[in-house]
Parts: sequence; structure tokens; C-alpha cells
Amino acid sequence: VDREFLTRQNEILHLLNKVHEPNRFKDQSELGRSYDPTAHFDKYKNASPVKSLVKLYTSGQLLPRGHIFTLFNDKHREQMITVFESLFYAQDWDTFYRTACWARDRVNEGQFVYALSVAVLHREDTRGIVLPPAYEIYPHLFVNSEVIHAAYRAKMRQEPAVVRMNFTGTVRNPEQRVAYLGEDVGMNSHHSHWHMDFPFWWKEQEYGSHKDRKGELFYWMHHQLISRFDLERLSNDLPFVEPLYWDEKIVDGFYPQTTYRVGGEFPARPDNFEFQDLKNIKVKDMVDYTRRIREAISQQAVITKNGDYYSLNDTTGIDTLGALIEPSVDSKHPEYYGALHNYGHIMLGQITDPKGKFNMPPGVMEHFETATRDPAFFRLHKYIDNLFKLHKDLLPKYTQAELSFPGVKVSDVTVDELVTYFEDFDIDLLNALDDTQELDDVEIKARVRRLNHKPFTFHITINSELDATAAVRVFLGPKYDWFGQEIPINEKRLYMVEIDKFVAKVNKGTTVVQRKSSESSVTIPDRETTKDLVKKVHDALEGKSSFYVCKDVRHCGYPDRLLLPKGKKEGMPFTLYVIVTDFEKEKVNDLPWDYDYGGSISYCGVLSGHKYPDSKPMGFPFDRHIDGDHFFTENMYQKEVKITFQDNE
Ligand code: CUO
Repeated sequence: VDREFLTRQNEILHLLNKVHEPNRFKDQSELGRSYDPTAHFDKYKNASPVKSLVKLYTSGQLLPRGHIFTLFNDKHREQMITVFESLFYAQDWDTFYRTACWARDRVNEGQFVYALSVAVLHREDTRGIVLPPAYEIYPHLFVNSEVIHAAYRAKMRQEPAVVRMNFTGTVRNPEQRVAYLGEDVGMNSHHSHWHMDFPFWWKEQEYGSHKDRKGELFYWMHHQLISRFDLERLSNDLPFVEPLYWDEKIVDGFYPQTTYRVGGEFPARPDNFEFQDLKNIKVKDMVDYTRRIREAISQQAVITKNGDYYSLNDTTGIDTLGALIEPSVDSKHPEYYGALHNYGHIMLGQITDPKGKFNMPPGVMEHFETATRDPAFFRLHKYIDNLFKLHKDLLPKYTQAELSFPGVKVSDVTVDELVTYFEDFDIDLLNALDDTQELDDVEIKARVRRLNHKPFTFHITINSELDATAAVRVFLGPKYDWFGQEIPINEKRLYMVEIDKFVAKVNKGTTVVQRKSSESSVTIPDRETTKDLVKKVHDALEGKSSFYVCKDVRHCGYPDRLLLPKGKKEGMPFTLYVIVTDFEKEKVNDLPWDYDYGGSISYCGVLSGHKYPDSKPMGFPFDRHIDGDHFFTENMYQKEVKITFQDNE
């Protein structure tokens, strides 16, 4: 037992416990009271953030506790970054821990949780520490108001309760048919963690930590969110998502029926609402940014701050473009190309109170934890995605040499029956409720319906003339569109979802490669609950059990339950693609260990500053234009599979 690690794990869990209340752990709150950062400025690699933080605090300029924090508000975010940097620059664990205890009761709890989480994800001495699931730290952002009210009633009565949560809306709203995906707590937790692993405000140079292919990951992860949503829509007889446009009505409204802990309900948007000028962002700005980005794409070069041209005409163009559109700190010219995507979130979040006349709180689009609840999220991201598509379509088609693997042939692929179903899942609501002196905690949970699938295994038969290390990519695409027409490959590629990517040894002769759905490089299993985590750490500290520390712990990753789209009761046909290429040619030798993918690197990259393990563009070979005839080579295999939804209502 690594006692030091366990103690640290325990201390982080305590720091994140009921953050909206004063710290209930005596040693931490005492430490927070007695620590004086001003006496220890020499203990920070860079002391200016902590100096600013103390100044902001003593002059009463920090966002007060209890107020709503959103990352999209410049002032809120700047302050949060000051907190993050104070934690990140602490030279040793003790300084980090004391700074965190100090901030715990002084800084706005939303800012504190965000800053502490990102610091834990990026400091060397916290590597391997497991954070509680976001839906347990902040249940309000994940469950609806009805559940919160029922939970309060149960606590008042001091009775344990399980509260059933329904999806937002009614059957009269067709969009509700896919609410199970947009409101899935695991999916929202994945999305919010992605943005903590790849913050758009990350100052690579200053923090000395490179995030390999960050702009490309922004494109790929979000592209996959939309493709997956589209396959889910198809499974529910809904057409693919249409992009939104700045000068058109947003046909479908959205009533989140979700409430902030303090500060009221999330604002709703009626049907057919139009974009409005905000105080600081105008609709015309969005049109202008889009025009400039389209210009850059069509001339295959962006203009940099110095007025130079920076080429987009190669495989790294997508990375440059991702950074420009999100935008991240690495945007080549933020003044000229603006902040198309981030402003899109704000435009949608503030659409019903554009001038702040009614002092409405931020909309669901202004938090990564809640954004996908609004169907307009997928429409905004489809709009952004179409810009990426425009760029990819201008790149040359893959050559035979790039697509093929001479001497290697995939001769067969079999897979178990693909079956999906709904199941119940309980979320701990303990953190959602205010503590009152007189009332003890009782166990209160929200019970949600969520999609899952039966585990399955692929068997891939490869005939090879040589011993080789193969990169295996598995994709799933729709077969028929909403009208029942078979989708041509060049269109189908846009809706292809990545199922897995892994490395396999292939021997001369015949090799059968087996791969389980649970091993997918896209997904992670259910996050450990805070309660289990606390117990495990406690037991290990007492010497009652052992605790396995995984230094490569993954918080980001699509939920493994959602690996397959729902399909239909009568079985819905999809096309499965397996592509086997020469890993030696695409291998990036930057990892200290032998990499077979695993974890959740497909959408979430390699953490800890290492490079992405292969050099092919994400989405290869479906990311570029396809000419049906010459595309399929012997090292690829396609077959029709059926996904059957088992209705167990
Ligand atoms: Cu993840 Cu728009 O970037 O939500």
C-alpha cells in the first residue's frame, strides 16, 4: 500500500465533498484558515497567479460563493485560471494541498471544483488520483428539477428514497425520442471531462505541457458526438441533424426543466426563436467569422497575426483549423477569425435574455456538463463540422499506397449478436442537498433509464504473407437513410462511428484476431462512485484491502454502454468496416511503454504530455473524399450487421 498516495487520494475526495458548504473536514478547514499564501510565495514556480488571487480575495473582487460560475464568462474564467495556476504552480504537494484548503472556503465553489479538477488532471504528483464522477459532485447539472424537489422532500422526511427521473419533454416533441442520449449522465460526464483534459484556455507555452493534436481532437471527438447522435436518430426514425444558421429561425425550442442550486431554473427557448445580438457579440460577427474561415479553407491557408500565410494543405491542417474554430489559445489569429464555436455556445445560452434585461442565469449551452441536453447543441456542432468537412474535401483522396497493406488480406470478420437494451441506473444525490444542522444525510438517489448493449467480441481472420504488426480500425456506419434509401459510401463516411482502434500481431499464414467490446479504445466503463471510492481508500488505509493505483487513470471516454447505437426492435442493418494497415509505418515512437491503444485514446488522446500513438489522420480512411470503385483494398473488410433493440419495458 502506497500510504502517501492513498492519503492524497483521500484528501482530494474530501476537498470535493459538498463544495457548496463550508468544509466539514476539520483538519482541512483549519489548514485553510491558518495557511497564509503571502508567507510562501517562494514555494510557487510562478508566484504571480497566487499573488493576484490573494489580492482579488482581499479586495472582495472574486466571484462570491453561491453564484453561478460559467467558463464562457470571461471574468469568471480569468479568475478560475488564476485559481488553477495557483494550484498548478505550487512546487510540492504540501504547498498545493495548503493552497487548495485555503481556496476551498474562499473561492466560488464552481471555480474551485473546475480549477482543482484540472490541476489534479495535470500535476505530476497527482497522477493516478481518481476524481469523483461529475454527476456526483454537481448533481444539479445532470438531473432535472423534479428530482431535486423530490429529493428535498425525502430528506425532510428523513426517509431514504429513489426518485425516478424522466427525460425532458413529452412524446409530442419528436426530439424527445433521442433525449436519452443528450441527457445521458455518462455522455455528459465524458464531454465535460474532455474539455478538462483539453481546455480551450490551456496556455501550452507557459504551462510547459504540449497537448498533441489538440485541435484535431476537438474536431474528431465532436464529429463523433454528432455522428453517434445521427445514428441514434436514425434508430428512432428521425432524420439526420440539420446545421443551424445565424440568420434562420431555430425551429425546435428547448425547455431544460433543470435548476441551479441557487439562481433559479435554466432558461428555456421557445420554438422558432431567432439569434439575437448580445451586448458584446453580434450576429453579424458570427457571419463574418464564418466567411473568413471559409475563405481560409478555400485558399488552403490561414492568415496569422503577423500577416503571413500558414498552410492548411496537409494532414496537420485540421489541427490548425480546430484550434482556430474552437478557438484555443493556439489560434493563429484570434482577432480575425474570432471565436466561432465558443461564441456559438454563448449565443445559444443567452438567446432568451440577450441584453441581460431579466438577469437570467446562463443557459445549458454555457456549461459543458449540460450542453448536449439542448438539441441545438448538435445543430451548432454540425454547422462547425461542415466547415471541417469543407476542408477535408479539398485534400487529395487517399492513394492506393496509403490505403493498402501489400501481402495482408482480411478474409473474414464475425461478431456476436449485437443487442441493445435500456436499464436503470442510480445516481447518488447526496451532494445535491443543503446540509441543515438538524437533519442527517439519508440515502437519496435518482434513477435514470440508460442505453446499454450486451458485450460482444470480434473475430477477424487475417491472411498474411509476412509477420507484421497491424493497426486495426473498426467503424460502424448506417446502411439506409431516413427515407430507406441505401447511402452511398461517400456520404456514409460522414456518419461513420469509430468502434475501436488497436494494434495486433499478425503472423505469416492465418491469424484470427479477437477483440472484445469492453477493450474499445473509444470508451471507458462506469466511473467509480464517490461512496465506493471513499470506502476503498479507507479500507486500504486500514490495511483491510489493497488499492490498485493506475497512473493512466481515464476520466474522459465515451461510456462503454453507448458503444452501439440503439438500433430497432426488428433489427436494424448497419455496415461494419474493418481496416488493417501497417502499424510500423504509422507508429509514433513517443511512449515509454509498448502501446496497444486501450484506455480511451481515440477521442481523448494520450494524457501526460505524450504524443498520439499513430500518425494517420483521425477518422482515417473515412475522413476524405471517397470514390467508390477504387477505395476498397484487400486489407479492408465490410459486412452488414444488425443491431437489435430488446424492449424490456
Ligand atoms: Cu464540446 Cu461545443 O465544444 O461543446
